[in-house]
Amino acid sequence: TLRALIFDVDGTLAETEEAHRRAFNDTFRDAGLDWHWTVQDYTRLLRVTGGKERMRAFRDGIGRGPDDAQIAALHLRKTERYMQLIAQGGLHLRPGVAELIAWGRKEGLRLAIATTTSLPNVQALALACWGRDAAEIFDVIAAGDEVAAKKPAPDVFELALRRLALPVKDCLAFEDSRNGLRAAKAAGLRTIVTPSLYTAHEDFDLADEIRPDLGGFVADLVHV
Ligand code: XBP
Ligand code: MG
Repeated sequence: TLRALIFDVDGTLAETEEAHRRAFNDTFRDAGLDWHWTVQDYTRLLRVTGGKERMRAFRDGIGRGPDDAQIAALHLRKTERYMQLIAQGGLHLRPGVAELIAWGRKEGLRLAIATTTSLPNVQALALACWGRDAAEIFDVIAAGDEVAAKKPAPDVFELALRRLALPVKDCLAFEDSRNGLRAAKAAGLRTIVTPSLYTAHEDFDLADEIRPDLGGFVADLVHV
């Protein structure tokens, strides 16, 4: 029996990575740092999950730049900038997401988030896309900085599962990236992948199902 749905946020609920990239670049510019990440740079940089981890990896790659404490401070400003950009509107849930979540709620399924990003960013997205608090939409939210190891490690999915207190076989995960898919599979979850703008080229061999998006997914679930 299906009792819970566990969603990734970035790329799965909405195409958020361009807002993340812009928030990083605005933060670098405002801090007087001569860093700028193009779409091409960012595609490669997304292999490292987590904003702080991504900045550290970039610094180590070029061999100079802010120390870890300065990166942590920059990342706080990046989060503020990201929240501002999301609050401006213009971001939409991907096809089928709103429908699936409303259906899950109606059917009494538990709804969860397992994300690499931080809690304030989930909150900003919920307010922008549903006009409601994230805690009103999701029963469980497990976020990046709550766990020791980010995706592709299973930690954040395991945390979501512990908070759901349900057997893994009764849960279904939704991801858009190979790192996220590896994390969900390592946690033992059945996983549906809907590739996104930045992950379309990735290998999703491990997926239980790959769909272009979640449009029509509820109808398919109900008919099986
Ligand atoms: C998304 C990410 C995040 C965002 C930035 O991965 O890797 O790092 O790009 O978020 P996933 P923060 O969708 O697999 O969870 O800057 O808040 O870390
Ligand atoms: Mg994602």
